[in-house]
Amino acid sequence: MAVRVILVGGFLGAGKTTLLRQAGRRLMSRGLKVAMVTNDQAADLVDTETLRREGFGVEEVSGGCFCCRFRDLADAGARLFERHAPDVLLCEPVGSCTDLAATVLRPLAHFLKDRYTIAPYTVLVDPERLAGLLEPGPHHPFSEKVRYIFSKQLEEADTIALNKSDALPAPERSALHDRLGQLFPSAQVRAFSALNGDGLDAWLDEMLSERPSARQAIHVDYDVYAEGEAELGWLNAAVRLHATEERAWKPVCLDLLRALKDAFAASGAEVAHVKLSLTAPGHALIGNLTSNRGTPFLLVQGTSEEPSRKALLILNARVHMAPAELEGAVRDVLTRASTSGLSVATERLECFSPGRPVPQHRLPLPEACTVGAENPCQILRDVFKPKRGPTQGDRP
Ligand SMILES: Nc1nc2c(ncn2[C@@H]2O[C@H](COP(=O)(O)OP(=O)(O)OP(=O)(O)O)[C@@H](O)[C@H]2O)c(=O)[nH]1
Ligand SMILES: [Mg+2]
Repeated sequence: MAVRVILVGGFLGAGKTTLLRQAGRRLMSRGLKVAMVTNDQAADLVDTETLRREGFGVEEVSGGCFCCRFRDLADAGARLFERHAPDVLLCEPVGSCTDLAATVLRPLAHFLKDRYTIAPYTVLVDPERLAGLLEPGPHHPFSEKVRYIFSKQLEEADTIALNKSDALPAPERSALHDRLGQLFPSAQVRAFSALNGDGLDAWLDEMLSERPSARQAIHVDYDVYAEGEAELGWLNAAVRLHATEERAWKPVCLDLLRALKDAFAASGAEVAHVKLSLTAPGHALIGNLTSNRGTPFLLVQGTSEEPSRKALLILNARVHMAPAELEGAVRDVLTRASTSGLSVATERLECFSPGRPVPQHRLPLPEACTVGAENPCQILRDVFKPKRGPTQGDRP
């Protein structure tokens, strides 16, 4: 029987990995076998560790996004097929990628049609991020080119999911839901919480059903897309922590996230997503920071939080900042975290800006775009454009 592919897109920090964890558990409790593919521009990806520790079969495509590494994605799927014979394959693309319907989903459906059936393409959106971007005015934390990527991601969705609805008062949730419906009339808009699971069963029913795609062809300007991605600094590091005495690691993770947040705020650079994974005996800690205004979030995986002397830290930072500055800021924070009782040794560190996306395949939909009275593409351009003069986010 063909494997159902559920691709979950959306901007950095929107909640894709959280959704994969919850959806994986729920699908298994429905008696379905699940496997997953994660994706990053470089190795040492927190998401892969997080999902493997939950017991899922996970393959990672690294060194480029799914569209540029389509053959690696196909190979990863084949390995998972051999090992786990999954009914459902949950895939998480890089959060700065767009045009995935044409470069990933349609090629999968075309070249591997005997193996896969494709679920409606879901794009997650973080309400705080969306509200900030919809606000007119010059104070957008991200440049126009980064906002272009954000808007293109939503434009190509079959289903837009307003995630983190647990953190939203009902009137705000319904206002943002309605606004998304107006801007993207051909998408199914729903609100759910990937964290506490509210609304996920209905979404999974939709993913397993045969709703035909109402997706329209979208035009993506690859120059703007590439320049937008290149404005994001990308850092993956592996760090060994060694304490002179046994200690609990939660305070270390929280202090690190707070110090990073302060360093980025001091440079006026917006955090897209900073995440870490700390592995110590009996447990692991996953930490996240999804904006300069957010509070660091910490999740414990495992059975016992034994104090210990050694731990391994994986750090992934995606920040609106040049790579050299990002590397300097992170190294500085790590150096300052080293104290007389704790040594912090960086084992590997890669820092760069994502290169230009060059898809291995691009199979666009036919240009039979019939939209409602409003043209969502035009509205988006207006909405996501700054209304007045240059802003801090609008770098040349
Ligand atoms: N309150 C709340 N927080 C959520 C929800 N879903 C995700 N989060 C939090 O949002 C942060 C980012 O979640 P991830 O799942 O790592 O986001 P992502 O989209 O995978 O991020 P990237 O892989 O960097 O693109 C974490 O702190 C999550 O706990 C939700 O439904 N409600
Ligand atoms: Mg993720």
